[in-house]
Amino acid sequence: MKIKKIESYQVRLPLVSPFQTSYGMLNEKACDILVITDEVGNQGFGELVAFEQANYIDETLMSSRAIIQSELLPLLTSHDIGKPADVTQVFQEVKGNVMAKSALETAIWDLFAKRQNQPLATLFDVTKNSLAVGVSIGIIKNLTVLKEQVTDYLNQGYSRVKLKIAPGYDFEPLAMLRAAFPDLLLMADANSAYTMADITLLKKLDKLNLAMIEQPFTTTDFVAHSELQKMMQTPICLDENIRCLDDVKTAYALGSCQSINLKIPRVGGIQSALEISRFCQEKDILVWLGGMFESGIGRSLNLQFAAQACFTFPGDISASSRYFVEDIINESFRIENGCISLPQGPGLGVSLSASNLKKYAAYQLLYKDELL
Ligand code: OSB
Ligand code: MG
Repeated sequence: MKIKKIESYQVRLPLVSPFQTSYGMLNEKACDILVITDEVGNQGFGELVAFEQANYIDETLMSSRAIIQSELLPLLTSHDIGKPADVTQVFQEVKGNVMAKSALETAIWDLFAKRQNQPLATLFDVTKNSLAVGVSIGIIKNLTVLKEQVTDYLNQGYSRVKLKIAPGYDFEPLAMLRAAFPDLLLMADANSAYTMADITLLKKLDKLNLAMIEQPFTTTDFVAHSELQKMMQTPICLDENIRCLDDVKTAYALGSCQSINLKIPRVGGIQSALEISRFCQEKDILVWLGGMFESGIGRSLNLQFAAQACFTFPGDISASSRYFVEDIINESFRIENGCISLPQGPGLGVSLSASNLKKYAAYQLLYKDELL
């Protein structure tokens, strides 16, 4: 395929309500939507999901933009790309920067599917056309409000609840939810806020029949997670630690976790995510699809990827209305009878809303081939 043009929409979407985690408060989500146009006018969309601050992982929106401009775009536009896996190959010489790579790589996958006039999901081992999903809930200090919020989400059809925890906000809200909803598929996400000094508290969480505890310790520590997993019944799930297949192999070798929260952008794109999901299946690690407040572009990608047979645990793929007042796509993802349906059109199956882009985004032309 030939690349004629690469454009970027720098988007800022207001959230329906502020979202608090152990590392900070989010009021609006910034992201870039990359649009890659081929020689016949097909357009592939990729979302750059990196955060503005380096408080989730080290990569940021600014650092990703810089590496896209200085290294990834020149590589992408100077090589022949026949299939999406070629992008992974071409980007290999750039170390790390997984979210920057993913933004471009996923746009090429979308473009590739559109050139074949096929939904993206047909390029994966997809068996479902709608899926049960979970919701991730930020820190809500008032437990009455928290309980009402969970009740509301369950009524909407979410089949799994993840609560963000942090030191001082952990056992009590989780125990309250467990008492109020004895059969709820409930889990906790610490976003690396604890240390081995908190071991007594963490062990206490074993009483609550949680589906898993996500990322209790720092983002690079496989050893502490392994020690904790040996002391706990509850499965440990790794999120921030996992940036590539090698990280999963390390976690497996050390016994650092029983589950992986797989996010396509956090592992450098679809090719890497496919390899990781295959490895997890082989090794009996429970792999499920996470989220990072994606706009409709990243949300469609997550839905299509999570429709594969190996994803049995409900992902962090909520309805559009759970996060955003308005989105930048024309379609919206709704929960009906407890499930969200996959879009059916070619590629990601969603279209950009010109009017909402005007309202919420700034435009930048990143590359143009004057000969095409
Ligand atoms: O740790 O899984 C996380 C959002 C942004 C960054 C990290 C995380 C999250 C969430 C929300 O938990 C997931 C979602 O619903 O998009
Ligand atoms: Mg997490």
